[in-house]
Amino acid sequence: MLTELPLLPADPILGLSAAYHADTNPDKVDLGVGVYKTEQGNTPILACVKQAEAELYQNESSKVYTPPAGVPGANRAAAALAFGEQHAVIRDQRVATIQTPGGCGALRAAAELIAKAKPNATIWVSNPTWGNHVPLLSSAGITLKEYPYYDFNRQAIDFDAMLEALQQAGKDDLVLLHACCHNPSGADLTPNQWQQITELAAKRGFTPFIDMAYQGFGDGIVEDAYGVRLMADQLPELILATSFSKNLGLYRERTGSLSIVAPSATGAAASLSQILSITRGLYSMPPAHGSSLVDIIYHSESLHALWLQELTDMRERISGLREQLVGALNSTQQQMNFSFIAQQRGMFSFLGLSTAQVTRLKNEFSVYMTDNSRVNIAGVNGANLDYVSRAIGQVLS
Ligand code: PLP
Ligand code: TYF
Repeated sequence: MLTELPLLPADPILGLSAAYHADTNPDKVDLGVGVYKTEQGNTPILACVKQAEAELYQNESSKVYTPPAGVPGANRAAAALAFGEQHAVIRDQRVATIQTPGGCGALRAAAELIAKAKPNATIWVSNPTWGNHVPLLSSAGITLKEYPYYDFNRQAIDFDAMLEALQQAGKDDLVLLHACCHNPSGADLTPNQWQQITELAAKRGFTPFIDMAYQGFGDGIVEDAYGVRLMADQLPELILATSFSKNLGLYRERTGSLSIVAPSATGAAASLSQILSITRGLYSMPPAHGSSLVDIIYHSESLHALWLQELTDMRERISGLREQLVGALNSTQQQMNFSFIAQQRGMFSFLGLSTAQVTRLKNEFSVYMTDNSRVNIAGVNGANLDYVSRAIGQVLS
């Protein structure tokens, strides 16, 4: 029976890594999958994580199941990071948070919750959005629609077009927003634009569904949660998926969270019971290693401070690379002005190249990026900056 299933293509982002690893060119450069890299091109375990792991190794006395919602201290930490310790939704118990296997697990479980609450709901996603949003959200059977977001000609958000499209979103709809560091464009909403979307949500009655996978990678923990906190201040409900893959470097530990903000504490308790019934049908309870580390780091004064410092170092390295890349690209060619890269935030930007140019970069120069010319800025370093810039200059000439 199963042998009749056809062969499917690999994940377009993860598939690139395999091609990169198979390439024997010593000058090869990987600007594909979004993982943070140091100047040496490595993705080391954060020092705060190593120390928390040592503590966990000493103190963990059992591997017995966690409660279905995961490690309670990690859930408190995830909600406090997203909304702020003192936020009214936490104080009034209007938020239910569970730990999930990565941000992906949160998106998938949320999609099931939405399908259960409103089988005819539409989720509006930005054009473009992260490729995985489509399988994660549509596999629960929900209809997806796109709203215009990134204007490739202006290399910025087309906010008027976004707002106009979202006038059509109604009370049974959800609008998926990237809290910060938009994947794949790096173009984020301004505080004023967040306010306008919030007002539109209040007027039209749609529910914001926010994906925050890069908190701390844009401008800082608090700054990057601006939209989340504003919407939680002003709207009766929202859904939030978060991830510790990037900001704690816990990628393979599959550590994320799902929060449901409801109009009342009773509503939040009902949402929690529903979401736990859904996750019981998916995986029963989440893995505990990553979230135990979140719990330890968040609640230890010294490890928390160390984490924030390491996160600042990662963020500042990326901002510095953005500036350097603009300088190198603008001096190696005249066809395009790449200054927009320095205005954008987080791991990704679009170079604005054609698929044919991306293919040439891969085949002739062993410089790897996704077909839409999204680059992982953290893949650039002092040793490859000139090579990458010259290769891009060549395919543009
Ligand atoms: N959302 C976005 C936009 C992402 O880029 C990612 C991946 O890094 C995720 C969610 C989920 O990541 P993970 O499941 O690894 O936590
Ligand atoms: O967009 C990226 O590169 C990251 C990492 O199936 C990623 O979000 C890529 C593909 C995938 C899961 C994570």
